[in-house]
Amino acid sequence: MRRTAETDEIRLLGVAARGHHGVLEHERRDGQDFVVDVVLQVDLAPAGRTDELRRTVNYAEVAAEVVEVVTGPAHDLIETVAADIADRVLARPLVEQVEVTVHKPQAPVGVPFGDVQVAVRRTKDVPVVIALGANLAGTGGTDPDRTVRDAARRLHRVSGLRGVRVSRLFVTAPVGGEAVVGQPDYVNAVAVARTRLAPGTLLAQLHRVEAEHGRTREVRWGARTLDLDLVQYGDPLAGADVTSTDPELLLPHPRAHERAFVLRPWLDVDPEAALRVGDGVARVRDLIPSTADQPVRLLDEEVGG
Ligand code: PH2
Ligand code: MG
Ligand code: MG
Repeated sequence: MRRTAETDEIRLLGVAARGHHGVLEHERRDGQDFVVDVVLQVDLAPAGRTDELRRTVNYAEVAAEVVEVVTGPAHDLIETVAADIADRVLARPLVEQVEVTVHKPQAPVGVPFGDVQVAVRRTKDVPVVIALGANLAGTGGTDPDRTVRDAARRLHRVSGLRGVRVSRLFVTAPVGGEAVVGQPDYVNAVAVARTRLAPGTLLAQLHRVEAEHGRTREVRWGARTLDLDLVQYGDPLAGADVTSTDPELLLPHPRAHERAFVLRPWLDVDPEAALRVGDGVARVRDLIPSTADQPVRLLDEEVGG
């Protein structure tokens, strides 16, 4: 079944708390009731499959956060209250989009009224880095460079990815010691993009594209028709990248910083690229010199020049 994260939602409705938000003096002094609805877009397939709380968003935590904002420092506007809540909820790793509605049923409107609400919607938009590689003919004998080009084009159609930009193609010697002896050269590229998808959801989409190109999940380090790796999720220069030690999803990619087949195409598509390395952050251009022993050339580079 095709997963449609766009339609998976957690709806937390009618969270009620007393707050002092408002422009009028008596609102600030006496306070009044506020009611908040939060609708979260979250890919619920992993939780549905595993029955594990850590794979979804705990709505009790969201509710506590709502109450904290409502009962916290007073704002003039419920727009500010709604935006505050939305920003905080969106910072949770699995939340793709959030819609927050703040009701103020006792607002000083001056005439009889039923309810007044403001609703804000915020969508996650995180920079990501994806490495592409291939060194075997694909289904139907497709050359690796064709496969990488096709896969790069396919990334533009992954729902939840936007602004995809792809490097030129590079031919690289297989890296990985014993395990890759005798393997053909790779064609590698790097794509940068922005996403609202959670890291695991994006990875699942990448696996799907791999499968479309005849990739089977075979032995580690094996030659492959197509490999799509999530190298980085979020901006390490802003301290906003996600790190993960989950063996299914290591972030940042643990060897990217020492692999010319990742760094060279990455620099090609983003001259300012930066990567988390341990506790620090390094510019990709500064990491490249130490990979000088790894043969890498542009696919279309003139020979002999
Ligand atoms: N991928 C590997 C192992 N070694 N070597 C090169 N040159 N390019 C790759 O993409 C590559 C590799 C594991 O994914
Ligand atoms: Mg790989
Ligand atoms: Mg891989």
